[in-house]
Amino acid sequence: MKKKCAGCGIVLQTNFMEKEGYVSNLEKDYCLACYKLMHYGKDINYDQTSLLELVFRDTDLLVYVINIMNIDYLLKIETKEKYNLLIINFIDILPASTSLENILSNVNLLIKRRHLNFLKVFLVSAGKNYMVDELKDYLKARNFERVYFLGLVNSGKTTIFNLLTNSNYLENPKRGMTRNLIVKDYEYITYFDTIGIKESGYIDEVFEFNEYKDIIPRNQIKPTVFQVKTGNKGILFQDGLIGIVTNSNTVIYASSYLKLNSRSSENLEKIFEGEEYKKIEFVKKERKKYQITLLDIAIMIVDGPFIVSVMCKKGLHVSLMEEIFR
Ligand SMILES: Nc1nc2c(ncn2[C@@H]2O[C@H](COP(=O)(O)OP(=O)(O)OP(=O)(O)O)[C@@H](O)[C@H]2O)c(=O)[nH]1
Ligand SMILES: [Mg+2]
Repeated sequence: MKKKCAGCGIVLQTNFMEKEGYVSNLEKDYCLACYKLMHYGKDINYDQTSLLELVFRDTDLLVYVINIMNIDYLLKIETKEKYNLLIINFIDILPASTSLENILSNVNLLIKRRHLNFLKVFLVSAGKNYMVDELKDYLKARNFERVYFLGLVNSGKTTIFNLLTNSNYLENPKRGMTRNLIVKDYEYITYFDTIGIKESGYIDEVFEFNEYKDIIPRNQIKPTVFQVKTGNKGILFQDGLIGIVTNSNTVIYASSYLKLNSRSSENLEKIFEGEEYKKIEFVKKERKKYQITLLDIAIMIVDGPFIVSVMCKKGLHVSLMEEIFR
């Protein structure tokens, strides 16, 4: 059998240094890319691994793992198989005041509205090992034989897989860390960790790993509150990554390393003028809270009624949904 990297699961090879899976000799356990990431925090960026065509059996359990910052992915997800489970991970990064009960009921409402077929929803922090034992007990009690972890890159699939199977594959904020299907039999269940799905318009399209690794939220978030009494408030994100103009109170959930600065709306319009930028206007008339997801790095909660303009490079991911964190 071909030897695979103990970090990302890619098949190891000794022929091409510039290609993925390279090792100078097959005694080594980690490919060159994982070795550099582990020891120097440096990323070697290969083309995206093509997603494997997975063929499921009727009795398989598909576990969809969503990072709470990408909760808008629930608007997109489809559950085509019979047994599906939803894990909302990274719960630890929410401010302590957040009501998990509310999140759960809002998520369940959304699932119902979208006719998604989930047996159960788990709010989990794989990082802090919260609710992982409950998940394990559930999987055992239901006698699933084969369990797949699926979801976007950086949702914590490998971290959960490692906890459940007592494994040590690399968990890392690098988008696309896992580069092959990883399989392990553990306590009568076969677990599969999969290659993360890359959505277009996320932060790794704009920045290199060493620039984005700190601005993606990984620690508990201290939301930034922008009060708007009259008129508009302009906010510039990370020196020109995103510009926001809002006429209503806004709370931003983001890493404390993400730079947020107040700017006039005229000034923002100037920064984001030109062919390469887009401006999306969200208008809501109800007295209700909404959340706008900005790439995969920030969520802004806005009190309705509002008019909010989002300016950023074309192609970047921006979406609106009813507030989940309420
Ligand atoms: N704060 C926090 N960090 C987490 C949590 N779960 C995972 N992480 C961290 O997030 C990063 C990504 O986790 P992975 O398990 O590698 O994510 P993945 O879904 O396997 O990512 P890909 O392999 O790229 O698809 C790692 O640095 C983990 O340590 C969590 O619940 N809370
Ligand atoms: Mg992974």
